Amino acid sequence: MAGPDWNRTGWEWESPDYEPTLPVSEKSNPLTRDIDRASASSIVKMLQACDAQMFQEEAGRSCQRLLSDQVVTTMMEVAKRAELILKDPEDSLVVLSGCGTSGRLAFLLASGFNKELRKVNQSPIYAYIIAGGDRALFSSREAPEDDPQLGVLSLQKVCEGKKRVLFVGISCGFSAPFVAGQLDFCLQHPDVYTPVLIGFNPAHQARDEHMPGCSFTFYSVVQRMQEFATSQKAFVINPVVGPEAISGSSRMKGGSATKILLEVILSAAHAATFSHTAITYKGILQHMRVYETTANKTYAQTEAITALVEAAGQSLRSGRSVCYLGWGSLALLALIDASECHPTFGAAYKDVRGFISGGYRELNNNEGALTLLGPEFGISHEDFLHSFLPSLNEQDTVLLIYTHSDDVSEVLKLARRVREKTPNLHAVYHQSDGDIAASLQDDINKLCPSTLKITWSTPASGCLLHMQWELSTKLVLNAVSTGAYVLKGKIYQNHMIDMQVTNSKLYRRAKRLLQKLSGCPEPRCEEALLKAVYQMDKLPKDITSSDVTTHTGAATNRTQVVPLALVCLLTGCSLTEAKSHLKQQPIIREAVAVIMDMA
Ligand code: S6P
Repeated sequence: MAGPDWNRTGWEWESPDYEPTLPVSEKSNPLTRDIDRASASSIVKMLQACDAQMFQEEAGRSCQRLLSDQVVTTMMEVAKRAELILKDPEDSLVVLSGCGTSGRLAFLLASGFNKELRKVNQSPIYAYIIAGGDRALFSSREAPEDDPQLGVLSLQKVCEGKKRVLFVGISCGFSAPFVAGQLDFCLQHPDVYTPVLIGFNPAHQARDEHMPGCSFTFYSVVQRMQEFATSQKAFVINPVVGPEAISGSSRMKGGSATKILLEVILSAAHAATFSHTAITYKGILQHMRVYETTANKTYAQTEAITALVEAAGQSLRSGRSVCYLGWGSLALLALIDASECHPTFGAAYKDVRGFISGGYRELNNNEGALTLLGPEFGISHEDFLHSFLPSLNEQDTVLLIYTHSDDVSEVLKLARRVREKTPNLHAVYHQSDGDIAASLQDDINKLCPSTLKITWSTPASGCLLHMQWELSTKLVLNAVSTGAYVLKGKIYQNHMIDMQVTNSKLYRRAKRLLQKLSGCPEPRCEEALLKAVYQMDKLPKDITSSDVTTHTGAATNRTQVVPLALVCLLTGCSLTEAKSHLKQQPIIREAVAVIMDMA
């Protein structure tokens, strides 16, 4: 078989010489190298091309992909394990667990499939774990990701008294110590636990870095998982989906692919249990292809998505907000998208906000209402009306996100309230053939300068239609928030610069980025990073000899750490001077470009 043509646009990253020290999930995508200088419509086209890589077929000696034989076969095997539990749920549990976006998707999926069980009068068997607990569902909490012991404790708590557990650990980058700890625990207790690992790097690229007080690494756990997999005591599903559009931003393709894999597996298990449809290779493949069509159908709306990106970008550039007002699980995707902006782009929580009709009642999360934790946890439409609407003006962008099966009259009511404050109101809605309250929708259209409407043909199962709506909405919102921050100038080439440095993965990424952009050796970059973290021009010995966990702890609530470090490295100036430089030029991309020219 001929080898892949690595010179073909979009394939260079597969060459062994392309950024050889980085795993796929951290590489920079050649397709988006110039995204920081692109127009809104080019940004959307680049994101489309990146997402299309998810469904590219394996070529020659390249890594396994979403639709590869081995991936589909392992998915069938895992689906059969889930079927066993669904058929005999006594003392059993399916646990989905992850950090950041992976944990948020674990919540979305566990809730969705428990709802499906309720529809057939079955008790819930899905549980979710997110590192940092429920507050991490809607706010950035990156530090617990580094804690393998915490992972184990939370798994033990959820599984107390259970005799059989199918555990799915999600770590897009094969890197989260929290998940490694849980997998290690499962491997030590094979009588109860069958572990499944989902991620998007080849096994040999798993992170091989020890956390303090921990004898294993993610890499060593993956190796043991692979040994157990030969006797089906564990399963590893790790297609590559290509580098992210914004380097390392696994909320994008990593999140979408996680959702696709788990939905296909669990839907097949449900169909086998409740409608006697056998789990087949063909069935799994067909379902995966539906998602490819979903992505194509979504991006066929390039113009409408571009209009949203432009509006959102304009709002962020003027220091105003983008607000998602959603219904049902689409609103949950909106909340998730909004919560990711802080760690990814150094955003303030008010930049991009999500609100869900019914608030915590609709979510039914483990810890119930979190409203008392602070204003960013006010997520209901009532919270929007009380705390957000009064100060809304025409520079804020509001998106209504719903489907024809939601209460469209309620959408119209809220649209009217918003319209009293701003004309900058847009609708993203999904309908299936001929199924819409047409006059109400006409009224909503009249209130919105742009509408993104997608009409889906009704598939055999309503559940499948819903999953298509969700993926489509995820792609649109990821494009809106990413595109808006690119337009605001928060990205340099295709790297997040103004990122948080609040866990070891992000710390290493920040160091690498400084090396790449400054050309300085690693020790100097680390020194500059620490100076920015601790806000000191001279570092005392007790700081330089501390471990990464101490540094990432100190970085909590710090802003502009990486930009400051970069300015200092490139110009040799003090922190105070670097701060004043960034104050004069708050657009990070421009600031970096100016300084790079000066250097
Ligand atoms: C990425 C997002 C992060 C990750 C988290 C887990 O865009 O901001 O919160 O989801 O770090 O990563 P992983 O590789 O373990 O799924």
